[in-house]
Amino acid sequence: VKQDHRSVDPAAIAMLQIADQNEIDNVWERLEKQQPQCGYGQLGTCCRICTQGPCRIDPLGEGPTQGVCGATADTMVARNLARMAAVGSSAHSDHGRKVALLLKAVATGENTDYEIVNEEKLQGVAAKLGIAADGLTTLELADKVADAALDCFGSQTEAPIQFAASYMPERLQKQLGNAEATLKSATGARIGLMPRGIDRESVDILHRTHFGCDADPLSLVAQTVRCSLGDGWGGSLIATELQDVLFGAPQIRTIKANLGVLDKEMVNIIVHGHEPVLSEKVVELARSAKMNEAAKKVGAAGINVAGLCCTGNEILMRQGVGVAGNLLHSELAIMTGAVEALVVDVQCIFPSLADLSSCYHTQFITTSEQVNIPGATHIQFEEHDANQIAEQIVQKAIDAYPNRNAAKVYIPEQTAEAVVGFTVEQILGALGGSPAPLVEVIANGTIKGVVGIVGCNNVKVKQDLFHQELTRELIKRDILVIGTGCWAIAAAKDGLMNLDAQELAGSGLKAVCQSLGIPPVLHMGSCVDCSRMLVLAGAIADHLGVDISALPLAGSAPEWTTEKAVAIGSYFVGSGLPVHLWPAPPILGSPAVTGILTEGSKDLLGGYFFVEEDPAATAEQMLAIINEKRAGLGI
Ligand code: BF8
Repeated sequence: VKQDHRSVDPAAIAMLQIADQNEIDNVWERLEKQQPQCGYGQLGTCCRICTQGPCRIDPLGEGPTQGVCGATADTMVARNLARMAAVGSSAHSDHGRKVALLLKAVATGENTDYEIVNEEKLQGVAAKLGIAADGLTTLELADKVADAALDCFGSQTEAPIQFAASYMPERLQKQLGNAEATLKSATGARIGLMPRGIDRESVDILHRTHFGCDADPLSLVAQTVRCSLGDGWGGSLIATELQDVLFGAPQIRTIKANLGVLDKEMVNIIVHGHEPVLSEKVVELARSAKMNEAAKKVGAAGINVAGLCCTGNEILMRQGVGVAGNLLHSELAIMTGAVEALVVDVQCIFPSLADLSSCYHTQFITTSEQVNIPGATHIQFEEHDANQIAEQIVQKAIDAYPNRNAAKVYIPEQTAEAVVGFTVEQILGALGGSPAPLVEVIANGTIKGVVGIVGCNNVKVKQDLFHQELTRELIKRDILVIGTGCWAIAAAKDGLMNLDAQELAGSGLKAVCQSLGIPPVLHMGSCVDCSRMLVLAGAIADHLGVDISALPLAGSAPEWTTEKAVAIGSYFVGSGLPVHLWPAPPILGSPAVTGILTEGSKDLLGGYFFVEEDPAATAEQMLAIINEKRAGLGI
């Protein structure tokens, strides 16, 4: 079988052919075995919240219209969606918490394996939070910033968390306040939207979706947005900002993307997951003379680290490490037979990787207390002992090298070069320190608008097809594309982040990119770095003195998979952005929830969701949205 129905990436197709010939189980095969998938689940109209159920409601009106407790399809769908956002926000934000705890440990001298790499960023974050730096040493200032961040997680007051209050444009805070007033007059209930303690907002969802609590789709959706705003302007933002402090701000640089970054002659270590706290150390150790000597002793030419998914994005932006692929490449990478160790931290790790690794010499190493996978080797990562543990991990990879079976090795040669590392600071820096030049080219129509694309691969969508086609269709229409996560890797693999891609852009966008020496498609980092896009949107809105919702901006998650993507989409919508989704979220079984998210939120928040299956049609719809916003601004 040719396999080109499963991915548009030639490297993936080559590996899938090998999987097919050798009957190696993989995520595409498992999807087929799951067919037909549950229609109730797809529409969101099943409920397993209490033991009087499980209940389900046929959206076509055949059978009961309520669960045993009386919950309607609207209640079920809204509760299920809220729970997705709570889980997604918790995952992102727990990542942010760990970075804040590490900053605290460094500041107090408890951890000496890490240091403050970026004092300028530390001062910038402190200034933003209104923390006076005068007379404080770097470590004292770091301590105060860490405390401010940690307080955002555990705050028990009704006040908005400090990061949100400090980073969100004032107009957005006002808009959310107005929306709260509208909700109050519509329902009589106090329904908040500005995020309080980050942990509290997730717990609030767990509480209100418990048996016998909130049944109103409107307040359930409102809490979904509030919790997600606590992620975007809280947990994820904290992760991004404090990682820049601890590991350095990403710089614009050229990297390589796709399975061809693996090196046949070297000990290959893949790091996969999300938190750079571990992978930064693995990269450091793998570059050390000592470990490279050890690798040479077992016959390898040296040590090669490559990334997958968002951990891959973190180290490619900061360390220039090549990225082996996005979510659907994780199994394929092992199938190259050339990976000595796959080292994972948290999130987006298929449990199937354990079985698959056991067919090769690959050491599958879990490191987080939150990710234990039967069949993996667990080496618990402890931040205070990071150097020693990273060395142990790298040594394990070196030890595996002599067990490599040359007959099983096939590394597809594909790689593409990508220019990456576009933080808000880098973008504004390239523009001379202010959004003014960007605003000017948007105002005069040279660039029509900006679209942020985020999210995953989803095995139900041909891998990378939507990411790549949508991106191409947008830049062709003079729309600058920025984004994060597995989308960014898909775009990098496709050469869309190469300077040559300027040729694929419309004449206006092309001219701007040529004059700035940048690609028309900008890599802004990992999924927690979606916060960078929020901050950029806020900076542009503030510069113009308008709401984010008035700007010619839109978002998309075209191959989304995870609950984290629900949180991202919801905080984009809560911040005033129209957001495209494909596949459709599990809400279509509820006319009320679908109506709130696609129409009602437009008036309330400025942002809303829309669903579209075709990349070119999506681009057309985005252009129409952008033109509508442009007309609203009179440009
Ligand atoms: O946080 S894009 S599959 S790797 S969830 Fe996961 Fe989705 Fe990839 Fe990163 Ni984001």
